[in-house]
Amino acid sequence: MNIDASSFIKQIQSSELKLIANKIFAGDRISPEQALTLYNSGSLSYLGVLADYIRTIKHKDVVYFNKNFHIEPTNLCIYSCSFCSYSRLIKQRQEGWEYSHDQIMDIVRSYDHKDVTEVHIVGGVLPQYDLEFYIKLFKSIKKHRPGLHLKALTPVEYHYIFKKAKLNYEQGMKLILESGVDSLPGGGAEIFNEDIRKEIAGGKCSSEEWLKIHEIWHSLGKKSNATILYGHIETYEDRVDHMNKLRTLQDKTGGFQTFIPLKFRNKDNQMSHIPESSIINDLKNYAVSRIFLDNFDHIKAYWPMLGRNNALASLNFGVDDLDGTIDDTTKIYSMAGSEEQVPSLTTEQFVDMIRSAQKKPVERNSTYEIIRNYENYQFSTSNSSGYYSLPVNQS
Ligand code: V47
Ligand code: SF4
Repeated sequence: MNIDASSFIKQIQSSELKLIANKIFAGDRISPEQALTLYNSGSLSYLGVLADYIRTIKHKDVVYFNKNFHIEPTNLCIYSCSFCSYSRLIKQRQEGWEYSHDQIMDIVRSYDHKDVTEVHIVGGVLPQYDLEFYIKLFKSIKKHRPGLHLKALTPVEYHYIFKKAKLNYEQGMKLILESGVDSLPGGGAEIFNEDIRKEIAGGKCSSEEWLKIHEIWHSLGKKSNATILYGHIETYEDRVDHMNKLRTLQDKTGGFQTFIPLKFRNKDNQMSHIPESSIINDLKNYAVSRIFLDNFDHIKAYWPMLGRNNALASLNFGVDDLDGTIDDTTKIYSMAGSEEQVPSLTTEQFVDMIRSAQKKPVERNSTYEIIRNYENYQFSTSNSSGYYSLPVNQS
């Protein structure tokens, strides 16, 4: 967006909001107190202008996406996070699944002739899914398809499996690196306010432990993502505190690639009585994230959860990356009430959707290198899925 900064600033009534806008246009960092002011007093249009200004400087009109698939080894879990639509299933084991090593490899093989570039593995925590299980699995996946980026497990699982294996985090993360994991997804962060974390996600790793595991991973030269679960019982102060902890760690390591705000969905979990945040508040939240996290390159919207139209709207509020492109049947969201019951689109449909928002679709790999620019790409009937064969080892 081309914005005339001085006429925009002239229209702002509040001196605090004027000061913040001046800082943004000067390329300066805002303080946590100012982020709180944005949540409390920033209008949707004000926040949209500033977030889009930053987004445009960083990425112009580009919208990134990648072709990945998700595997959830199990939907049973020893924890009972009250926002999670899985957790009750431990008491109803017959409704759950527990995939073996071979079943997971069958899923990996089912993508052999599809041009996916990443597999995202995350699920519930159960004793049999221990360090030995995962190391064997990761090695098998890498042996079968060396070029597939392996984004796997969160500090919630790592904390649990390292403790069980009597390893410290440094020892454990080195083994994980050696087994072939390329990056960590952003899950398990929930909310870093320890009291609220205990209340809604009791028993799993603390926020300090979550941050420590990412810090160690970054010190090994590797990248990861970060999320926030928002729109439940947390306050705006908690959201700012969460992002401030991430911004501080990012200053130290530079290892985070993407921030992914996850809107709490209330279907079929222990927090179903809490109303979901409105789309207006979701867009404001994306915008504040974009403005505050000046050292994060990317803000991602997970569209199967948000819905297509809302995800498109988010592109004008700081978001530059849309996750969940093809054949994404992640259960954790459909069970929690996501907008998209069958969240799967062909590449052509997905690209058209991004073009309809006057943005430029760019397929990226997991480290944001460009695979294909779809701005002027013509699909023919033979390539509408975008599939082409990638090498796999048939062992
Ligand atoms: O940590 C669970 C969230 C997360 C609900 O790194 C819920 O690229 C909303 O982190 N309502 C896991 N959210 C998923 C995740 C993720 C997703 C997409 C991309 C990436 C990435 C990471 O899902 C959990 C939790 O915060 N979650 N239940 C719910 N009811
Ligand atoms: Fe288990 Fe994760 Fe669900 Fe918590 S959010 S109950 S750790 S699957």
